[in-house]
Amino acid sequence: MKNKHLGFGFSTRAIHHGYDPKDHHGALVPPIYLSATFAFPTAEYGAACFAGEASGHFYTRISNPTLALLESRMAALENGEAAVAFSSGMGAIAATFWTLLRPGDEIIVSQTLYGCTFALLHGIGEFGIKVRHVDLTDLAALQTALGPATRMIYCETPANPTLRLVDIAAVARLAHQQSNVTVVVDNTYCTPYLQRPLELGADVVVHSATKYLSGHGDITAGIAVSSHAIAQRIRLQGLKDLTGAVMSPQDAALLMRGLKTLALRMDRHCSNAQAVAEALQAHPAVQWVTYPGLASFPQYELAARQMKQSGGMIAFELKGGIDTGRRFMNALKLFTRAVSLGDAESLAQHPASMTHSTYTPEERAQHGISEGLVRLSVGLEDVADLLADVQQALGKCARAVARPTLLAAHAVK
Ligand code: 3LM
Repeated sequence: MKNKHLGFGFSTRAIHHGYDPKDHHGALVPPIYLSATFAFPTAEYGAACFAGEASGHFYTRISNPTLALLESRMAALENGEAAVAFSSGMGAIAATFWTLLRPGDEIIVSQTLYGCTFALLHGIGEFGIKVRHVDLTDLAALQTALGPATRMIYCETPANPTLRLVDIAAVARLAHQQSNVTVVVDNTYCTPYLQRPLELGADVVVHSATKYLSGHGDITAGIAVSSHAIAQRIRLQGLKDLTGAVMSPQDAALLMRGLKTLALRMDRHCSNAQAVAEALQAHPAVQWVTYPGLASFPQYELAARQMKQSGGMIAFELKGGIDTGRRFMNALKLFTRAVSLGDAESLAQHPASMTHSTYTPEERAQHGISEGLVRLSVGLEDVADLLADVQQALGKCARAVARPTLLAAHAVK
């Protein structure tokens, strides 16, 4: 029954995979199993569950029917064998690290990462794991960094917030010349609708499902997708014992509701973001704009090859740096000033003082995050309304930037 929908398209799997109403009194929407614990028919069966000799749900921190349905759906969408659900993206990432890394191991990570992932790496560094930040767009640098102690390569592509890409297939090819190296990709920015790292050779995909996957800003959630063997290790060590960061069954139901419209939402996020990026690029107040769908994007060819569309995230800087950036953010009327991303509502935030304030200013400079960078998560509103909001806010910045110049010109006369 579970594999009945495997041959179907992405949205059909997102809506149906792993569930048949006839197994649940005809309920169209999967029931939510709230139970924390599950009855053993016999004492011997309970002992066999704990010994790993019997399958079946016995405690929700380890497994639960609602979570299992979500997990099988996410595995089907990422084209993995199995998935493990978590209460947050950080839960999924931390559990993956704690499961697969030991003191003395080395982890190679890409230049730019979400702020709390960067902070987590500092944390695991204190437990004797060596962290090497490497520019993964430079394969020669990766080859040099790989050594006998390397156990993991970890990246975000596109990276939060710079949108720099990593060529997953090329990195995985190089990594797998050596046994014992696990390639882990944070696929939060793309979702499996736009990019499937496991098909490109990665071993584990992690997500903040708080973002596009759930899509409505009403839960925090995380997912790790991989082979059966790795997922089992992550479940029994990283989830069960080392973090306990289990997703609630109610959140799993909300996440499955979000997945049903993932493809539709991503199409709209992408087309709206393309229009906003083009408007920014054309505006005289803008210093630079980075969006994978612009021909000016430095890795345009890789984006076209690796991602089905360009995503909903934009990074840009205004002339006048963060002072003008703050003026722009404060002038927005429809975009909400908030962290997070992938919601129906368009969001604007300043990474250096918010999501990436876990880096020191020196670290941000080293890792390519400019102090003036403003990040937009382009939502699902009508594109004309979004463009009008961006234009009116930019108009205020253009005047602000122009004013000192005019005054200076006047003074010369
Ligand atoms: C943010 N990001 O606004 P949770 N991986 C990536 C992420 O962007 C995030 C996580 C993992 C943001 C959250 S900042 C306080 C708000 C690429 C989260 C972590 O644990 O579900 O938040 O996921 O960029």
